[in-house]
Amino acid sequence: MKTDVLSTRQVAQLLGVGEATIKRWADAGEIDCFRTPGGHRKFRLRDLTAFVQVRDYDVAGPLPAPLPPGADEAGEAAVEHFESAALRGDTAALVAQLAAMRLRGYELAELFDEVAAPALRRIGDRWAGSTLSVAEEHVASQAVIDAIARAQPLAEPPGEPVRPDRGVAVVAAAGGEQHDIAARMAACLLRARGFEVLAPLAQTPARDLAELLLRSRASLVALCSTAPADLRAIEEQLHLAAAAARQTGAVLVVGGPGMERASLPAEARLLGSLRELVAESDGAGRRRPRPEHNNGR
Ligand code: B12
Repeated sequence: MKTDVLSTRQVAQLLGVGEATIKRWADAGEIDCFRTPGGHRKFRLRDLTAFVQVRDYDVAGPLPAPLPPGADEAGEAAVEHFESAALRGDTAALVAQLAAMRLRGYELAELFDEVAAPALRRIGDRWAGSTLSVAEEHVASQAVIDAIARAQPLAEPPGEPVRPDRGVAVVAAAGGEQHDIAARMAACLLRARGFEVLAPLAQTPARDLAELLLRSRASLVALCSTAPADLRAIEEQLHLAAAAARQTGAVLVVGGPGMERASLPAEARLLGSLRELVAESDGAGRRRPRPEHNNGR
């Protein structure tokens, strides 16, 4: 499923109604759509989420009503559903699940925190317990990486297209580790909040990262650590990043299990979730004024 543009059939499936109903709503202007040269209706995901919010529409798709997970069985089912799609390498199923849950009103950050990350943790536990091979774990993590890329439109607030006017956000995994999925999730969410995201991700030398912050005049820096390979390397990276952030006036946020063990510079804010990142990012960055319309031509 291509995520940003949906067919009538896909929209009908996601909303749990018949195709004829969708066509009627589209023709009445209730859901925005456009037509292909062949005359087929196509729907942008953001128009669909706007429709769901405005109409307070109760989506009745094929998935069980999920979240908050952990506590209840429905949440657990959502995590298991995600885990098994990842293990099948089924990116389309992962994106479809995120889209269906997003249309029920969950924020993408919440889905990353409460569905995708727990599913990956379960996969990691099964790998550590030798019930999954390295190859199976690689298939799953690659499917999740692909799904994050395709889920970009799901991160965007409904309505207006996002204007990249908040300045540059730099997102990386700290200290030589290879785990970069949290950083990819953070990049996706920040892009949707109007940041121009530079994401060198994993294994960026500390000095190179600091230089990038200075050169790009970053307004936000997010550093992640899923499992610290080397605490000293993380701390060095944090130290240099904090010095660069001081110069550019950037907000420095860090998160992930590894960061909880590192000694942090005073300016670094340790956040516990991607939902917190979204909230924190709203106060960061500079809004550039809209360009004036040139009516004199
Ligand atoms: C996928 C995976 C890999 C992939 C990574 C692919 C990739 N491109 O990232 C590969 C195969 C490369 C890999 C390699 C290794 N892995 Co690995 N891996 C995992 C696995 C299954 C998932 C990791 C993941 O992406 N989790 C999902 C992310 C989103 O979770 P998260 O980082 O916690 O992030 C959430 C929050 O913490 C928070 N957050 C995180 N960062 C930030 C930052 C900010 C700013 C904010 C606001 C929030 C925030 O938000 C996120 C969403 O809620 C985990 C299992 C697990 N428990 O996580 C093992 C795991 C992390 N790996 C492990 C190990 C041992 C390894 C290897 C050492 C294996 C080896 N012998 O080679 C290497 C490490 C190499 C290295 N130097 O880094 C162990 C680590 C044990 C430990 N605690 O030290 C784990 C826990 C598996 C296990 N159960 O034993 N791994």
